[in-house]
Amino acid sequence: MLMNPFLMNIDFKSGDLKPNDRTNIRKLSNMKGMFLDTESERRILESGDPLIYSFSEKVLPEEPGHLQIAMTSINPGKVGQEYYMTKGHYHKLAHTSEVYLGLEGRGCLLMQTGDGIFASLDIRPGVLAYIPPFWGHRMVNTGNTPFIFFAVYPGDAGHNYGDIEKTGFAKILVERNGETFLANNPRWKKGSSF
Ligand code: S6P
Ligand code: ZN
Repeated sequence: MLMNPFLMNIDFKSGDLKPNDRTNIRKLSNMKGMFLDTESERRILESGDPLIYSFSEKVLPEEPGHLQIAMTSINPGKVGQEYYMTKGHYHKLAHTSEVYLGLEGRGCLLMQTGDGIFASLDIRPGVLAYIPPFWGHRMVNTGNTPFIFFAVYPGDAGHNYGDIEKTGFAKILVERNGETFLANNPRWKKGSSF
């Protein structure tokens, strides 16, 4: 069936994508066990359930030839020493790629392959990252303001969260004594997603 061309509006400052079909909310309780410091996680959850990130999507056909588009906003904050971040995922079709474009705030893109190759890229407004096939990807907010970015990826890519939920990424982004750095994740084990 022929689809009609359409326009959408992006508010770079707030991250609003309009009109969108779906806004997904990820609170700390939706990410249990994903931050290394589970004691800090428990303490935070005793007094509330902070919003870590939200992302809005236009629902498009999950078919080859189409693209999916999304806007994400990650709040500033930390669980223990670890910065707020997205869950992160591989694509179900692992051989599909993705583009992230930084719009507001500052962050870092963590990537890794199923056999343990790790990479990270600093993202700022106007910086575009190309995530090639087979790389799992997670965004981290390393600033003091919301970190907002645009994503576009193949229509049929799908998402595989399971492997990341089990072991996380090989490295985590932490702040210690005012310094931001990548630390080894003691919980990480080599995945087997493809
Ligand atoms: C989808 C794309 C983004 C993320 C969003 C939330 O392929 O990478 O739209 O879905 O940033 O992250 P996550 O890891 O919870 O899907
Ligand atoms: Zn993706």
